Amino acid sequence: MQVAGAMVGALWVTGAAALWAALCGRALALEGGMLYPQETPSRERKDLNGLWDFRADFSEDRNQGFRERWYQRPLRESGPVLDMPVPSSFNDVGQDRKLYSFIGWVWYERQVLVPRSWTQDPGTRVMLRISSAHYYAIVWVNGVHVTEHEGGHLPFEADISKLVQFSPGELNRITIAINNTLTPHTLPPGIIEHMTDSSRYPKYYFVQKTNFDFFNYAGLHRSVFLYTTPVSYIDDVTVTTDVDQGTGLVNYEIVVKSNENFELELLLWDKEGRVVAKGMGARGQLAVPSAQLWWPYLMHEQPAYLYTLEVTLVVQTGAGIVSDVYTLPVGIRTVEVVHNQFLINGKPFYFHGVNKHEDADIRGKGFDWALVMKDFNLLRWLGANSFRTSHYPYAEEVMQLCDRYGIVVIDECPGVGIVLPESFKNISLQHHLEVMEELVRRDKNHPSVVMWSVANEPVSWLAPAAYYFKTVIGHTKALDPTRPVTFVSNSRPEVDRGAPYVDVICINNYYSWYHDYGHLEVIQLQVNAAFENWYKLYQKPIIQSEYGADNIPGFHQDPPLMFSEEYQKFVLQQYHFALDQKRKDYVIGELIWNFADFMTDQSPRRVIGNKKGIFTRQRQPKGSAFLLRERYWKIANETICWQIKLTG
Ligand code: BDP
Repeated sequence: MQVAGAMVGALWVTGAAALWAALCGRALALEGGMLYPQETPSRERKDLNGLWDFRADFSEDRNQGFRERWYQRPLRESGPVLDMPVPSSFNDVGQDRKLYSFIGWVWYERQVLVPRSWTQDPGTRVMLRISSAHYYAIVWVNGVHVTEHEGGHLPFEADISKLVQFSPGELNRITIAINNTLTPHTLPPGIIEHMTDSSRYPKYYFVQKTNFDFFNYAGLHRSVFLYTTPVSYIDDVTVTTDVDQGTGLVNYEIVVKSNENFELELLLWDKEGRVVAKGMGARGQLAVPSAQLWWPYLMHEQPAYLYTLEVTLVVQTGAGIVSDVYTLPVGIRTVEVVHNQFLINGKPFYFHGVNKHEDADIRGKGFDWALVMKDFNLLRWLGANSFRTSHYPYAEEVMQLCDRYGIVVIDECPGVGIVLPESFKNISLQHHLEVMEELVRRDKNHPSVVMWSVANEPVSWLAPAAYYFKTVIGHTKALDPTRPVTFVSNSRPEVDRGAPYVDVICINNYYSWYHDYGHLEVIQLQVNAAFENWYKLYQKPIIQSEYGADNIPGFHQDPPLMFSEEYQKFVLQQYHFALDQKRKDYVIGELIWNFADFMTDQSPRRVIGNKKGIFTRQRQPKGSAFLLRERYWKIANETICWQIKLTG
């Protein structure tokens, strides 16, 4: 009876076990960098976005693809395939209800011609990079297994030079099998429930249960790239910054691969194209007199100033001189938590922003430039200076725009829905540490990232949570000593076992929504009490990291009733009264839940998704958006460090 579901789990475990075996015995940090692929004088890039062949394995055990080795020949020879856009979730593109809620392996395939210059030159290294495949992925090129990856939101890559150079001029077949099954040890965790009562469910029936409130969209959510580097190449660049009496300090560390006899030259350019500092070697410090600092949006008249660091590697090989060039935007800024304050460049920063989701009609979690730009335009219209990447890392291109526009980010890993005691076991903990390594490796150089969040609303009151969060937070701080670390709690201060380890207390609550629903009059009192209790116990700055209420667009009711626009606004206003009493003291931020309506699993509590957005899922403003806009611009005007008049 349990075969089908068990096999879904088993297949996943096979892959994870293989990966785990490979990872064990490895040193603390991940091997290799994960620099964003870019075109430079020494590097080329080709994106593989567009239509891919796609087939979901609907077999009962979801194992047909492996039994029949679909990776060994063109996918369409295995049976019927669909045209599937990449990037996109596969769930909402078609009309098939079974595919919408499919759990198990799906197969993607794309034939690609690799430029002759890439395959003829043995000095060229050809990389395949997958920016996000949710959740577990196995990759083959021309039928040869090249890599596997666990985790749906972070990039991974494989060196495929040998494979593509073996058959120059021919089409290369890239096959990616992806499994969206979530288990108690994945991040986010989930559970497969097998329904064995044959009077109620068909044979082999199983469902995916999760404890998070967003739809488990799956597929190739972000770009797939091919890119080149020389065989001796710049593998990683790490930059941290400091300021000493107006002089900007840029500390750098470069990792070079495949050759030990090399020279490195660094140039730091300002926006006007002037070289403002020079360096040599793999590690050092650049000094920028009278540096223009990277300031958040609305905190300075010239926010988000970015320098460009150009790293040039020169290697003497038998075949002559080879060089590799990589450039990185660098924002010079400092971040510090001091007493009750969150300081950016030594000035108190107040987070007035949002929580987001990567979510939209049709594409699900698929990356889309038009959508991303609309969101950034709305953020700036709103006067938001920050967001949290609830509840998983967002696309790299989004992080780049945050750097560019000065939107401050609390960068959250997919530690959401950790509610089973099982998810505190060592196997989960090890994976959580790995995910933090991957996240820090990817996002460490973004000036916009000012804090890491390792989880959202875990059962942090259970005994094992103490060791678990001490370890994850400690590990994250070891990976990046320059940024504060937090997790987002919905528990009570006196029972929270993780709070002692965070730098900033982040709390979520939904007064008069999930508790005392309908009783708007209790909000202020309860918000105040929560702040005071948390502060009394920990003496740490606090962010109201979520609050809100659902509003179904078009519903009006006055006096306010739940789900009406008036109710949503009233809830927000009550919170604002309480926030205003504390924000001059130890409350250092407020992030509305949520920026926009988003899709969730079906449940009697959800009316085609979560409606706590201040914008609809189509990004149209609800009444609350105007309320928040007025508030955010007002706060910005009060907290600005420079004497400029902001206009909304
Ligand atoms: C919070 C969760 C968030 C939910 C929200 C809600 O952190 O993911 O979407 O509640 O229920 O507890 O709207």
